[in-house]
Amino acid sequence: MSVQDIFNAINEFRDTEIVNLVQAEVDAGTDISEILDNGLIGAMDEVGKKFGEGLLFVPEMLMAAQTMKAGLEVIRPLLADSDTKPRGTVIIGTVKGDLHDIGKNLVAMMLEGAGFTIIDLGVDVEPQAFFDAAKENSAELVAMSALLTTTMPAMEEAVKLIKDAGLPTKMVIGGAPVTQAYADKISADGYSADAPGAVELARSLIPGD
Ligand code: B1M
Repeated sequence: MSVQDIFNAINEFRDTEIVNLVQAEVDAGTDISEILDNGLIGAMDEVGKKFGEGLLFVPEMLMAAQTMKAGLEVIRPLLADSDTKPRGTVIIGTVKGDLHDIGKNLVAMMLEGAGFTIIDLGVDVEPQAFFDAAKENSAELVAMSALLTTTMPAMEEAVKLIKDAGLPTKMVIGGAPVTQAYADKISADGYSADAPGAVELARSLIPGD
């Protein structure tokens, strides 16, 4: 068994086998980042490539996503830091019009593992809902995810709502089409390319000690 088997299982939508394959790698002591980067996430990149080339269609992307999610659940408990201290509250969600939630879920899991309290608003989240949740929960951070270029403007709307109201909540963004330049353009407080980076970013914006 190898990380390549995890990669292959996702590309072949073998959602009943994935749990055992990921568990076997965990039991073998394979690094979690190796399982994630070259197995689970790497496989989704391959699925996206095939979709872009017209070799796969939406139902297959969905089956791959279900398989990936089942694999991700196996490593969820392992994402907790050993020296976790309670930190601030993070509101997280995928922006309005966008149904992609795997990256958002991974970011949420890693932030939770790092000691943040997570309020996950799910997918297709209106800018006003980010604002309301930030205000009601006195959240330190709002983290928004977008996977479609067409849904990125919803991030700008949410940032504007929160900044204009003078809430102290910091706003951070991410997702495949998002860049640091875009974060600067919409006056977000930060951007990260991946989930471990989102944890570093949250720690830098909300120092816990
Ligand atoms: Co969609 N899809 N999809 N899709 N899909 C992409 C994103 C696409 C790039 C595929 C392609 O064309 N090659 C393309 C977008 C093109 C664009 O706009 N740039 C695309 C398209 C076009 C579409 C539809 C429009 C297809 C259609 O209907 N014709 C449609 C849109 C639906 C909608 O949202 N309204 C659609 C639908 C779907 C499914 C529902 C079938 C499914 C999603 C299922 C689900 O999420 N539950 C799906 C999938 C699976 C993908 C791909 C293949 C994989 C996405 C994924 O989960 N990656 C994707 C291709 C790709 O990304 N290579 C694709 C793994 C995940 C771990 O990575 O989410 O990038 P990612 O998260 C990363 C980082 O981005 C970062 O951390 C994570 C890694 O550590 N990150 C953050 C994410 N959020 C963050 C927030 C932060 C910080 C970091 O906050 C601070």
